[in-house]
Amino acid sequence: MPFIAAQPYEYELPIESQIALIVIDMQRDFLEPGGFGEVLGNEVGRANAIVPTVKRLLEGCRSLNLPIFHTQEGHCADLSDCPKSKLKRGRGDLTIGDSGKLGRILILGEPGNEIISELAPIAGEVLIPKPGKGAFYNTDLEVQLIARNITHLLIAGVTTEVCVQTTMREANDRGYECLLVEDATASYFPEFKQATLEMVRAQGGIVGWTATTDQVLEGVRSWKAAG
Ligand code: TIU
Repeated sequence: MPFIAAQPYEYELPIESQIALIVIDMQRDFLEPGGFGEVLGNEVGRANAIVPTVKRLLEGCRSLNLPIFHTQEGHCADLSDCPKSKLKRGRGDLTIGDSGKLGRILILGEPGNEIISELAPIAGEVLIPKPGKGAFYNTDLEVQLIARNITHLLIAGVTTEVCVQTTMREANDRGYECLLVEDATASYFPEFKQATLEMVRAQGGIVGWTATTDQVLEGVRSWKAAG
């Protein structure tokens, strides 16, 4: 059976269902100065550093014809989908909905909310706007996955311990086999990224697996060749 060489052990690839790539929130808000990430007091360069690797993963998965999903964290212009608790958090000079250097902060359709041009979705890929940290909360992601018979999720994006890990845990509880792509995810805090990788694969893979982009692409290539 084809597999991806992974930790804590090999990630077996499915026989009768599909694998998808899901790229979490690679939007200007988190990667460029002036967006939500910086408003929260973070140094965004660390997140930006993974863009070439995410691009390689994305293009590799495209060339192997995997279904591809992108998510985008953002709220309606009237903030009706933003809990007051989220609005109050951060205590910076600006908050969600205020005007910043990239337009209104974390609002769908604003310049800051766009997926960065290097990683922009292309025709046939699914963009899931999401109001929460997890990509299943208040979205149709699960319906879209079921419609495509997808059971295995390769997960990349930012930030590792916030939206990426939340999505991975949501998916895990729904029965998806989840693999976090180690070098295609980033945190503003390197120690949080490392801790997340370790907690995901601890206890025999309590949340799932981790592997590098090279390992993922090699495994998926052999899966395609076998199928
Ligand atoms: N602040 C932080 O680390 N992340 C977020 O607010 N959203 C995502 O992780 N996408």
